[in-house]
Amino acid sequence: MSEANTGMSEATVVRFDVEDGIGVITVDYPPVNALGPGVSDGIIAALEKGEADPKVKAMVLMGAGRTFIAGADIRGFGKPRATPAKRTYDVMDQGNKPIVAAIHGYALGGGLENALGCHYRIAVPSAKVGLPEVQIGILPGGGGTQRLPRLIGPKLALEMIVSGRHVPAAEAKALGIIDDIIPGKDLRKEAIAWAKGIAEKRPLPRVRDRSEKLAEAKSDPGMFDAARKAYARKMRGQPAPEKCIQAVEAACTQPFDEGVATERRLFGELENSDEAKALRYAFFAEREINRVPGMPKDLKLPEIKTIAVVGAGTMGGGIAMSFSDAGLPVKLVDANPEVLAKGLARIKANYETSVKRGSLTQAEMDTRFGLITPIEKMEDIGDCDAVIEAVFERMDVKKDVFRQLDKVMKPEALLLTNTSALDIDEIAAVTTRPEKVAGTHYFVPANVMKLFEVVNASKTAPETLAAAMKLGRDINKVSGYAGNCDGFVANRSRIPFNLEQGLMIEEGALPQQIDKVMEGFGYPVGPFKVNDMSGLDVSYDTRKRRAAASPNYRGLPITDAIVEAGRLGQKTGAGWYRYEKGDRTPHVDPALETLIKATAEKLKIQQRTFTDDEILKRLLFGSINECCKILEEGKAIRASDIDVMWLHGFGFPRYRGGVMYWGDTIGAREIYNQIAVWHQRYGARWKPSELLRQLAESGGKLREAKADKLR
Ligand code: T1G
Repeated sequence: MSEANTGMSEATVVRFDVEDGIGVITVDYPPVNALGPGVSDGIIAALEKGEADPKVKAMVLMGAGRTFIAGADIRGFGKPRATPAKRTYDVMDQGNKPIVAAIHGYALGGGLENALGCHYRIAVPSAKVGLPEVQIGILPGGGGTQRLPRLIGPKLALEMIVSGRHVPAAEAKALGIIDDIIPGKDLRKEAIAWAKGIAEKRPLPRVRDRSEKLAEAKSDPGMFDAARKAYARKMRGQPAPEKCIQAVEAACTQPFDEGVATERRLFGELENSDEAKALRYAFFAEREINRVPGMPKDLKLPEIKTIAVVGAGTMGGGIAMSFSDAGLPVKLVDANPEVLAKGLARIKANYETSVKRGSLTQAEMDTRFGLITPIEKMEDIGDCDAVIEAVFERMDVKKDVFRQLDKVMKPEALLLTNTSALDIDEIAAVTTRPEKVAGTHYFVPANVMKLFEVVNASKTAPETLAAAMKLGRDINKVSGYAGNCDGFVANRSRIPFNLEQGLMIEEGALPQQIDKVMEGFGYPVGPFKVNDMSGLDVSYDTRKRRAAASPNYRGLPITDAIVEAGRLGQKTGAGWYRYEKGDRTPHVDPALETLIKATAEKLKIQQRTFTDDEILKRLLFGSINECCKILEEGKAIRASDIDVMWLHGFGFPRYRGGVMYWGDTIGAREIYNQIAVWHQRYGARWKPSELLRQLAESGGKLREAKADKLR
């Protein structure tokens, strides 16, 4: 029989009741049981109630709804808050009755720290645990850096804390974080039974008392520097990883309470860092991007269970993999049997590489590869709920495919296109179902890049748009709304960056200088090194097409000269850099500089030197101005969406929030003034947008800018 609550009000975020001599503490703070206002106090009140009740032999801590506790309430960071009189973990340590954490869903951050304060931890098979604080620029601030090393040893704790990764229940059990995996058919019932099994067991296994595994640090003192080296590149420019390592070091060198004090000090040094603020912004921006304003409330989304991809080229193959990687069956269509066979072979080789690298098991590869069905005839995919076209980027080719799809696909099927810039209205117009046509634009490589740009054409129905946005999320991508315009949102906002990159070369900057500036800013790889990877011929062809279409198109004559000299990038052993045979390492090439100078001379282009600051601003200010134009035209919903696209489409450094978020560190006014100067010097391409002028005048934040109407 369960007893009444602890006298707390109905609206209580923590319930307590006693069943069969077991006190059950249930956190009920939707959507993810974050440790929001009143939750920790509620847990403490319940612990004290159970401790005082002679009928209670042991206690269970669990979460209501879909998860255990997902951690501290991130919204509370950066705001003044009182230091709590008591902390849940300390009350647990002082108690005399065993407490079992029963985990389903996620136990993350403060959630796992609460579980580590318990004496035992049990979990359902699908549960995941982790200390992801480093991913939002901080570190576990609830004893996690002190308890986890005591439970699994400092070396494994370092890896978990500095990576911030989620650990599945089975692995967590193997590591020693979880004591037992329970079926989870009835979590409460199973947890009560499990707790009864250990109710009389003594001594209580307090994690803080278990220090045997800390000895590992004595036999392997180099583990901390090894961790520093292992994460140096990935976490460059961020203070949190280093402080995580220092906190774990403290666990191995200081008594528990002193270690907790050290952890708290290090946490305080991080909470309001620029990096932590930017990473918190990115976290919430990635959730906000799912919201499309003005959608009808009672929208009935068409279900997409079966999907086909038309075109077995590199893109089509990558798109097919994005479904098979998410465990969804997919039909890959190509009328040309050789192309289809080649496409499948490329997918197989991709998976084999992952197995070789150890990121996939052979069994996982077989399962995923088995989900892809090669199809030669278009009519064999007619029953699919949706089809994504990924054929050659030419309007006539795409129109032909859409005419065929319109004929063979069942009437309710969605017809989606992966075009990266062609007019989707024009494509939709050849079908009898324009309301079921939308863009689903992947970024290369399609099975890796998380950005999934959903393009809303003028006749796209709201349910089509919503279903396409959901489809992206269902394959673990970040769906971002884009209006139909040249380059949509992500690539269009990036055009000024690419243009200034090429123009600065003509004016005298060198690729290695620009790459150094952008890698110092936080990009993993500089833009010219990226160009060499993808090949210079792709953009060369585009420039030639544009020059043919509009005679006064300026183009990039020096870049063209480099391509015409046969320097296409890695694939030809030289591009912006030189490459040794079989080696992808870029080497500065004096021959390139000679070629640039000679071409400039021939074209009578005056060259000069550049400061790093000018290079950074020339590349990013142009894009910020374009982001403002995109918002003015109603082609993007909000600036933070474009920031998320830069994070997931272009590798913009996450700890800088996004291009608009970074712009606010300079300020709209300073950006506007600089652009006005460049407008005078360089002409129309630097004309400041009206929105930027308004923000400069009002002192408004670039990152808070929104479209007043979607068009
Ligand atoms: N705080 C506040 N809101 C949160 C939240 C959190 N920790 N986690 C999620 N939300 C909101 C989210 O914004 C969204 O809101 C909704 O919940 C659903 O989230 C002391 C200091 C748990 C894996 O970093 O990783 O503990 O958009 O869409 O895809 O040492 O949420 O509906 O309004 O992401 O199912 C450490 C962060 C905090 C976990 C679920 N914990 N959350 O994913 O749902 S720091 C984290 C997640 C800390 C201690 C330290 C994921 C999830 P809305 P969602 P999901």
